[in-house]
Amino acid sequence: MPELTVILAGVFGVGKSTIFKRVETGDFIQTPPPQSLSNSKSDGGIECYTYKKTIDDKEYNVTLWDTGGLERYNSMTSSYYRYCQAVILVYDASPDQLSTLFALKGWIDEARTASSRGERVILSLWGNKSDKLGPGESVPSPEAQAFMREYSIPDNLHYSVSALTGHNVMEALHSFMRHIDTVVSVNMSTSFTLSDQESHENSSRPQTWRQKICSKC
Ligand SMILES: Nc1nc2c(ncn2[C@@H]2O[C@H](COP(=O)(O)OP(=O)(O)O)[C@@H](O)[C@H]2O)c(=O)[nH]1
Ligand SMILES: [Mg+2]
Repeated sequence: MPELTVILAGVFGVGKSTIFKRVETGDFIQTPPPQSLSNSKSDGGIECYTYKKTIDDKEYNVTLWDTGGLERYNSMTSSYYRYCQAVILVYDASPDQLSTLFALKGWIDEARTASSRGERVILSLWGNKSDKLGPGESVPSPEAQAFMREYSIPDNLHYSVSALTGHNVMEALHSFMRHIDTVVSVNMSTSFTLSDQESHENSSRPQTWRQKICSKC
């Protein structure tokens, strides 16, 4: 399968970096508290990690991107979204954090505008911090269900996860990887043809592109 690029999007504090670290290390890693990032943009930085996994004899290769706190400065550039095929939209599923769900509208607009897949960028919605929910609280909430209808995100692409406990994080990622593969494969084998721009980017993506953006590369 082609290399897939998936970005983590959502407001500061919902747990994007913790999800990223959970995938990268398999553990809960406490991210630096906000005050240690607040003095300088250069303290944070976009990070990427390529995750490889064989599922049902098929090799998957997904590069995950995290904003590293830059989302707080509204300094996300279109190059962050440009090469992504898919977005993990993260919100805090705690009942008093609904604003983090509604804020995702801006990220969806941005991704649909800036991704080379345009409106066809593949979206999934992750309700993080499921460990904070009470036993009677349903996920996705009615609000999340309405949000998904509004943005045409299918029911099976909502995942309830906890980056703190690890609950469902890898299962969600594997499920989403399989879904992306299905969409991309179907598109490539039937009516879908790559736009000139997308075709060019897939075949001759500059090596330096990742290094220019990722603070670790
Ligand atoms: N209870 C709980 N806290 C979490 C979870 N994921 C992240 N956090 C905490 O939420 C805070 C913000 O997480 P972070 O990953 O930095 O959020 P980001 O700004 O979206 O990257 C940190 O204190 C994390 O330890 C989770 O699943 N459950
Ligand atoms: Mg972060």
